Amino acid sequence: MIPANSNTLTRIEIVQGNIVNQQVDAIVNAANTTLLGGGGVDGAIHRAAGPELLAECRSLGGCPTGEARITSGYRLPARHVIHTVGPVYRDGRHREPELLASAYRSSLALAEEYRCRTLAFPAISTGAYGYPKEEAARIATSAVAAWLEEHALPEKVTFVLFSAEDYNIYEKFVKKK
Ligand code: AR6
Repeated sequence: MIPANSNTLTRIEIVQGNIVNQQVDAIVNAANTTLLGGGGVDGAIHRAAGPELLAECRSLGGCPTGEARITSGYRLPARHVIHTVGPVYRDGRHREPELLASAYRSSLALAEEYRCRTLAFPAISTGAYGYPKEEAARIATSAVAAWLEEHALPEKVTFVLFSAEDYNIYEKFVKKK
């Protein structure tokens, strides 16, 4: 459970919806190491942003698992897209928790560097990459809460959950006071 000893909880929001519609400074993409697009949230973001996004991604030369890269948001409401690569889940003993937390922290660090006040995350690694949803939600919410305890930016982080099931899981970890 996230510690409720500061204003951290008021800076975390959960919504059910499509991340491409979020009116925030940056949205995070659950990408792969090529950064050249794919299915799931990655496909949705590229479709909504338009072909200029892929062109900029090509110039980046990929991204290792656990790291992040930033681009413009093009036709999206969001000014930036932060592309991060979560781990493919095998058995939990191949540094998956560490790499997943690192994907969140790397994204937050880029958001801070680019002075983003608002940032939206999908549930990284929990689709095609097979990360168990509860465990991934625990790691996501605690990595974000730990960051917010120590940094002024981003001011607000929204977890955008595609399904009601995912929303309900996150609700357990982001309890209101
Ligand atoms: N808005 C918010 N969440 C979404 C959306 C959306 N529009 N679409 C899907 N989700 P996934 P991964 C949720 O598979 O597991 C891609 O091909 C989805 O329900 O998109 O990190 C990449 O190129 C799930 O909860 O990402 C990589 O190859 C979550 O987003 C690979 O998939 C993540 O599912 C990355 O796999």
